[in-house]
Amino acid sequence: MGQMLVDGQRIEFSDEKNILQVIRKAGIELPTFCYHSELSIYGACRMCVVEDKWGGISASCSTPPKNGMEVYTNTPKLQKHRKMILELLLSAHDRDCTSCEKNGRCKLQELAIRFGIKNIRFGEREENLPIDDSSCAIVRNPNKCIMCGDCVRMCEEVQGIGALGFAYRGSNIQVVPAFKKKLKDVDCVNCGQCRTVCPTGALIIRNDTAKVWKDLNNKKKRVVAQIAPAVRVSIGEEFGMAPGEITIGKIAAALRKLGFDEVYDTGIAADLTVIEESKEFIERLEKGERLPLFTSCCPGWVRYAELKFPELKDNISTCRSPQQMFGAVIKEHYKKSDAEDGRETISVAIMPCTAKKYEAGREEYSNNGVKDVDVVITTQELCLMIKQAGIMFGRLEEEALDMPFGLASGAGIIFGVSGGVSEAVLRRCYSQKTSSTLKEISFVGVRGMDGIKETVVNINGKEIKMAIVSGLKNAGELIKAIQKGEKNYDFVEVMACPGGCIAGAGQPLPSSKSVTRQRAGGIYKADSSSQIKRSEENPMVIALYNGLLKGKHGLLHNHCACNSHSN
Ligand code: HC1
Ligand code: SF4
Repeated sequence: MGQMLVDGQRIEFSDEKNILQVIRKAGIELPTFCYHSELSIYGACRMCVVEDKWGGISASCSTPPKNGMEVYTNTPKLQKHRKMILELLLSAHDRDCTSCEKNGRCKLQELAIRFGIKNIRFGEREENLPIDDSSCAIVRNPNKCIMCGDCVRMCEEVQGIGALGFAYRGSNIQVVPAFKKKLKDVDCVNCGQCRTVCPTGALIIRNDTAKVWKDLNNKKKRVVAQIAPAVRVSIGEEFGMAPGEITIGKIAAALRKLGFDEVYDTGIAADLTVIEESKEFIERLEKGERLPLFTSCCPGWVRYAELKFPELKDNISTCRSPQQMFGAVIKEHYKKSDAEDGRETISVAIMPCTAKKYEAGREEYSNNGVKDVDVVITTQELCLMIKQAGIMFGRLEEEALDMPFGLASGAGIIFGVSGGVSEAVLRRCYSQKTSSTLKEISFVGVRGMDGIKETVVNINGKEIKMAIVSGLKNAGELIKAIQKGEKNYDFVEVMACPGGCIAGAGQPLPSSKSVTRQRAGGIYKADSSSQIKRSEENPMVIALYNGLLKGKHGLLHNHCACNSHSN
């Protein structure tokens, strides 16, 4: 505990790690490009500098607070210093702001306006570097990079991957994928987390909306949408609503206005996942083999495991992700009527996640060149389409989803938050089906935003050890501890993005822990208000098992060692 003076105002501090945090406590928003509380301190952008009483300048993000300190945040010297940095950055930056995806949300643009930069005293960049659009999820434009290193630290420190790094020296310094390769040729798992911290348009989501517009305008196509659980609690943020507000009815209305023929819920496929994965889990427990069972619904995690821990292949659930189960089921459902009507069904997935684009393109999810999921667009891309069509989202009357795939149980919806898959599986596995059991399950330690959660539950007389991980670095550390014999689990849920899909890289920005928490609140509220809480009680799921899926459980699985799911 101590005190310091910020622009003459006495501010107390206790566990603040740097004076930037103390200054924010004083209600002053210091500019910064490279400070993120969840990443290590880099101190490179020098925008957050402060002046001490002797005229010395230091970066506030890398200076710890000391009792009796006295700093000034907006002196003429600091104003000049910040303008100079901005001018230097702008001189090396390409200037096609009006056509940039980040126009209006770019930190460099925001600070240039805030500091009144009109003339740039230094020359323009001489040549443009090639844009890397090799990845199916992320586009990298080095001409817009300001070398803050946020993406490099995110990829290394939170995701434990290190697909990006600095190369070259001096004025030629660049952020590039490892070994200066293209993004698609390095160990990138397409999680997009680098893009959530990029302050400019240097890293953006691949925009697939043109494909969707084309299909929507083609009468011969039946365009069917599936909406992921996490989209309903975040999309409103782009239209002035609070994070966590549940907008599934408005999304349905917007999609119909855009021209979608059918509007469905990915949550019903999450219900299928719960049933299939629980069955698989119980079978493995009984046989005592291929444990722990790792979940398979997050494609960033699956790719990470394939690249870093290929030996875990048989431990990962054979279940397809809900997105891919839905895609396979929908193509099967319309197969006959498409042939009769001479139409083609196009399945569009609306996801909070950039890695879902990669997942839909995986070889195993195409049959004779026909993909189960034709296009994946993120929450952000859907917002763009809604804006392009001039739809006033906030004013839309809520509409119901279509049947038979528009009904998800609460268990299916909580997939959108870290711990949700585990909670849904527990609801399925507990033989007691009372409402007090539901409450009990929610308190066993599956909920909350911690990156690693552990719990021991008693399922029908048997003790089960579970771990729930989000953030791939956490996953890597947990796996190493399991392999060394320091940890032992029966079931491990992994989500690549910290907090789960609600914090996916395709969600509206800016993201922060408090936004993620509010979105999680929305997901749990949607669960509380849903009449059906357990996957196996969803009548649409029961109808699917008695109809379309009869003898076709193979549609729901990848490679399978048990042979019981074949067609
Ligand atoms: Fe997710 Fe999933 S929860 S992976 O985060 O299992 O993207 O929302 O749709 O597939 O249901 C994402 C979310 C999503 C799948 C489900
Ligand atoms: Fe790293 Fe994920 Fe970005 Fe790929 S998408 S570079 S894995 S943070």
